[in-house]
Amino acid sequence: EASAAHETTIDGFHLVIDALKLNDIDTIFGLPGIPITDLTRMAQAEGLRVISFRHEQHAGNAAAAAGFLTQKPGICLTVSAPGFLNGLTALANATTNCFPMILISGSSEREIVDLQQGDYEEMDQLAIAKPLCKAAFRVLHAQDIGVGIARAIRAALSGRPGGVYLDLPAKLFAQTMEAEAGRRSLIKVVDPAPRQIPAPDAVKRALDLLKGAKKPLILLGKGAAYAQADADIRALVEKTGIPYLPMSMAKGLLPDTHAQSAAAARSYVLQEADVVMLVGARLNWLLSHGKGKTWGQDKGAKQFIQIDIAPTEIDSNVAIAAPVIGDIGSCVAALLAGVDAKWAKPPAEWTGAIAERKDKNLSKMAVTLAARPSPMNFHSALSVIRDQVKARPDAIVVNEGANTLDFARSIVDMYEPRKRLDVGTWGIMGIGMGFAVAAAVVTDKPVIAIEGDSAFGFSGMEVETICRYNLPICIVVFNNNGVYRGTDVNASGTPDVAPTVFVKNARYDKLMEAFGGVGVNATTADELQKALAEAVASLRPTLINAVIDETAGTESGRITSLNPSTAKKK
Ligand code: TPP
Repeated sequence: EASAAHETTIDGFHLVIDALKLNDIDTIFGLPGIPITDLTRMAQAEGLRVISFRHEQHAGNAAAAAGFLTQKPGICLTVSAPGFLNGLTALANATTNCFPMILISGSSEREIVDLQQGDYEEMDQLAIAKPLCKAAFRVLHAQDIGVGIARAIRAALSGRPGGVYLDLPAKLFAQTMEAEAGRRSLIKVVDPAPRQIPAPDAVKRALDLLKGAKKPLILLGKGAAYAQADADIRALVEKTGIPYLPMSMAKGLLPDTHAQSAAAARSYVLQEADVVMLVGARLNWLLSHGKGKTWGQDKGAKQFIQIDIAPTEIDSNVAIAAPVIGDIGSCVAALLAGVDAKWAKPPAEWTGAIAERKDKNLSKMAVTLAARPSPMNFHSALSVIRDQVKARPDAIVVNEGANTLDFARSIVDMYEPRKRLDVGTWGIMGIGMGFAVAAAVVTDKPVIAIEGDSAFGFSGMEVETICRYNLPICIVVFNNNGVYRGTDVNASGTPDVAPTVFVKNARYDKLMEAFGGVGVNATTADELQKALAEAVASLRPTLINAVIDETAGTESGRITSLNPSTAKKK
């Protein structure tokens, strides 16, 4: 209670803390140092949860994931220049993924930075952050802290959510002002993510197009998951009877085992559909830009309906016949209101053809998953995780890697909304431990992090953070001795191993043991199953080193074709 009523002045430190608390922010993810060390101590003393990381990128990723899960901006707090830059990757990634977060970095003396006189950790952070996030602000005077935090929250949450940078120079924290005036300067943001109601004619246009479709398809993106309009989205899918495909982080909006899921017939429905309704999904590279072979280019033109909060998203890759602009919740509710008892379900020819392919593919997959090869391959290890998630559908899955990502996405069924966090729009490695920490801190649910061995390396030191806060996280490292696989050879004959190969037979489980967590080396599916079940039941920090055949998998997983191959003649 440093800012208690009896004190006559308040400083910058406490104005920042009070402004965050006033806006219901209860957690800070960060890494202390000049000039924000005292801010982390005081924030903790004032009742905020302060989760301290070993590298700012992971604190930033945690903030981003917390933002996605809660619809409140996740806060990442760093020191100046190097700490700021370490956090910036996460801020840019959050912006790309449309996750609301605020990177708050301390900064050096403006007068010295601007004259480039070589201050401690000198850097023009505001200018550097600006092109990489939604908005960037600097506060120079204690009486503007309330406005600064309010603007940051609004920018992060309103419209399409994203990352915001807030620059707080060292001098600001020490400034004082009269306590009562300070309190009055703070702003509790009212309605930070105002609903945006779609225009009725836009809704009608979309419904008309959908009604005329012979082969309709709904595509759910992570924007739909973020919206927390779960019941209406499910009702829209079920009442229209239209088959749907979830993007990876939209898995679980409806259970993956839902009869209308077309995930096991993905290539078929993308090629054949005549009207596709995108719900919070963008036609970026993940959807082959809405054109080409993936979309059955020679099978006649497709028509798109796109529900998005950002009008400028429309026509970004192909023509959109029926844009519906507004927040996902309002748009889906408006569409749902137009789906009455007389709504005709899609032709049985279409749903039947999908079911047929689905059954065939699922039966084939069941055989592959039942096999118990030694050493394990991706399928046998993932079948164990699939069963565990089925038994604990409230657990949160974090997933990164190449093959480990692609196989887990298709094999591990999700049953509840917002239970899957992964590499997102960029396909970025390094989100693993930050996302896992945030998921555990924000939800108190068990977290299963399915990690390629290369992917894990990007944030592996945060196992100490996981142990320090005793978080219910089980990391499963798919250890196949390298990036993609462990079999490459160095063609030059020098003693170095190939660029994609790691130390063979490494024991990642020992890393967890070093900090007091549970480490298990699993060489069979049975060992993996037992260790995973124990971890989820005990809620103790656990790392399972799952030994995977080093020849399993392919270069870059399912996106091998994105590797440039030379046109040079031999
Ligand atoms: N650096 C970043 C920040 N992001 C990336 N996506 C890459 C590099 C390139 N990359 C894609 S997947 C991957 C790398 C380095 C790792 C793949 O290996 P692993 O995690 O072991 O997965 P596996 O294929 O074995 O499942």
